[in-house]
Amino acid sequence: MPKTSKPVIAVLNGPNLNLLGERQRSIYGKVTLGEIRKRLEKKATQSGVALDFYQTNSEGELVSKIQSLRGKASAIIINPAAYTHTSVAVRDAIAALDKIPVIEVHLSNIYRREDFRHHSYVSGVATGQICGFGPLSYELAFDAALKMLK
Ligand code: DHK
Repeated sequence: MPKTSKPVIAVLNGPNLNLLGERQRSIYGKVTLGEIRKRLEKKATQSGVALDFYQTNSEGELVSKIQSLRGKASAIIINPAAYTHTSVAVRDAIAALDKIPVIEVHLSNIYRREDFRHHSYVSGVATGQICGFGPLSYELAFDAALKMLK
């Protein structure tokens, strides 16, 4: 969490997203998570907000991170990755946040993929969802978060 007086937009990433660029490129593309972070850092600097960019492979750590943002982040963008489809704990942590925009993102269009990916535990407590645009999903989500802050 950056020490700052600027509004903080947190971008949270779940399991295996550290492997972006290497992992199943036909689905997730060639762009790395580091590159996505750079793109969002640029947008954050241009817009006068602080970026808190985070990735974990652990469900418990993701829950703790969401809890730590209570009262601190102005908006949250989250790609819970596989935990999207499995985690009541992540859903409950989001539901326990103050009334801030929460945007669920996915690189792939989860509705065009296997049936088990069609259900998201997070969508029911998120402000909205953006999926299917590859790394652009994150940029669109960031723009949406910025607009919602204004
Ligand atoms: C990423 C994952 O790792 C999958 O488990 C999800 C999501 C989809 C994505 O498209 O960003 O099903």
